[in-house]
Amino acid sequence: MVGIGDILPALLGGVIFQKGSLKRFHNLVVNNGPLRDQRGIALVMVMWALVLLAVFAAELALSARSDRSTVRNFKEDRQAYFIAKAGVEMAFNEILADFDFTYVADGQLVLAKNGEENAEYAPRNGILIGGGALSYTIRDENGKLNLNALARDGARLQTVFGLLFPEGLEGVDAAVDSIQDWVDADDLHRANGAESDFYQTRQNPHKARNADFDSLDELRKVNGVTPEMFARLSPIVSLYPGGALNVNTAPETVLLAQGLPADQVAVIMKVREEKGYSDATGQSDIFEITSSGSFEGSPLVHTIRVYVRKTGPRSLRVLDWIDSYYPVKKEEIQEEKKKG
Ligand SMILES: [Ca+2]
Repeated sequence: MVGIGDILPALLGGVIFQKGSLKRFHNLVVNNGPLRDQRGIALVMVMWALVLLAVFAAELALSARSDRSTVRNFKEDRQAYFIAKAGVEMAFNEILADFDFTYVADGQLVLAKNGEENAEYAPRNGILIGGGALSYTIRDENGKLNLNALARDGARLQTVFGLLFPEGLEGVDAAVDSIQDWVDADDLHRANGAESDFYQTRQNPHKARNADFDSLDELRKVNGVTPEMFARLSPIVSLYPGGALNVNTAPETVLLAQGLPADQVAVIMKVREEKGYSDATGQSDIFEITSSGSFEGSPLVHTIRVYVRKTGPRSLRVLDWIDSYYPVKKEEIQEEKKKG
């Protein structure tokens, strides 16, 4: 521990005394020095003591303030969390209700009863509740491509990236090769790919999975997958192998990537635009719920993402519950573009 007796001589110029006691310093000054000097040195000491005290006080005040703001952030995040959770419950209720088929209207998944295609559906945006507001979406996993099957098919990965980036895309080969390397069992990287030896050299070293993706977010760890690629790819892929693809809810990209001829896809999209759906028997059983909540007056937004399977008329099973979900931010995409 460094004492003030060690610091002061250094502060006073460091030449008067060796590292040692203040007493020696005092004796020397009192016994040998003129009174004027004693006063001068005492004044300097007092001023330094005041400076040190001021620094301590400022630091104390700063740390108290940061503690207070940490506590406030935590409290507001907890409030936002429980509001978001209420949104998940609302989505559960919708999914538990009796419905025959699913389709998309105004970008929202509608869980409908046959013969009631144009029935009003529950609002999911800006719902005021418990001193805050929530919004949620329900998406159909049966309208997506299976990620783990796609990850093992280089040609289809190329097709999908081509469809997602009609304007062209740089670095697609690195992403396509690395995604395949990520899931294949071996440690031999493809021409533009990456395996564990590469990931071990990263700032936060990790290994390649060498097996199925465990979560969608894992895609973000794969070499060559930029935030923008992730932002466009993740909404159309699923970890859950469904039954048949639901032609009422599958995005156009998914239908094309499935290998459906372009003219057939055009017909499906046209019918969907006119009627709202293409096939009244398009049933789905796995859903993705994303719910965001915020407390009034707080800028904090908490997002929860949940995957559920409807297992019976009044039952469902949670497949995955992501308590804190962080969507890709626009700034992240811009940042990456600047780097590239
Ligand atoms: Ca591998």
